[in-house]
Amino acid sequence: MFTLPAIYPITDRRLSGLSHLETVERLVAGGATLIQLREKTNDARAFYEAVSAAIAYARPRGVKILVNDRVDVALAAGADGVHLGQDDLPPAAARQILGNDAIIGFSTHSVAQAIEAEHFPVDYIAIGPVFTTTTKENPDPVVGLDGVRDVRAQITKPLVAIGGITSATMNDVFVAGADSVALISELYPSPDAVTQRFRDLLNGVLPGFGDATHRG
Ligand code: TZP
Ligand code: MG
Repeated sequence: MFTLPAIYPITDRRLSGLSHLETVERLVAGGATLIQLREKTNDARAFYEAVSAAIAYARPRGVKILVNDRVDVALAAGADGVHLGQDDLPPAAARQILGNDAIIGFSTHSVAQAIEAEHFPVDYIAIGPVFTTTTKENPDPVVGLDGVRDVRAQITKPLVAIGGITSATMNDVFVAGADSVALISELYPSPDAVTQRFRDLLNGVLPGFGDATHRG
């Protein structure tokens, strides 16, 4: 069984000024239970080592680590799963490589893509960008809260919303139907503030939202 937490943090070394491991340590201290490691440089060796170190820290603490894009790195390091985009390995191929126990998430950017993904062997679907974001290079057009609502109405899998979501907007995103909000820039005001920021965000989640549970 896989539980999607209300707030799903993603690492970003450039924005945070921290290594993946340092970020994971701070997020875990703030209450994170599922963390995605995202690395857009092409250095597989360094990323593999960073993912391995993060898993060694997170797993004994009951925290799951997902790897962005890189099925090879996820498999080699023994991560809990991967998060795939539209141009990464197809989910079915990743499922074949990683097996039934792996958590596989899949990014979509429209209702049509989300409906298509409903039939893929994935544990959750992400929709975004919900709002304008500068974190992602060449982002797709924003889908807005209406996009979240439309996708929620069309799919039954757990739904993650991503892109430009802040403490000020996250509850609107839950009300629109997201089970979880994925955050990047909102988490990294400064290296020393990550733990407290994460705690504050968790404390701000409206009662009754988040923590979607399903059988994967
Ligand atoms: N996919 C769609 S938007 C995005 C990704 C990875 C970046 C989200 O980052 P932020 O800083 O929370 O807008
Ligand atoms: Mg990708």
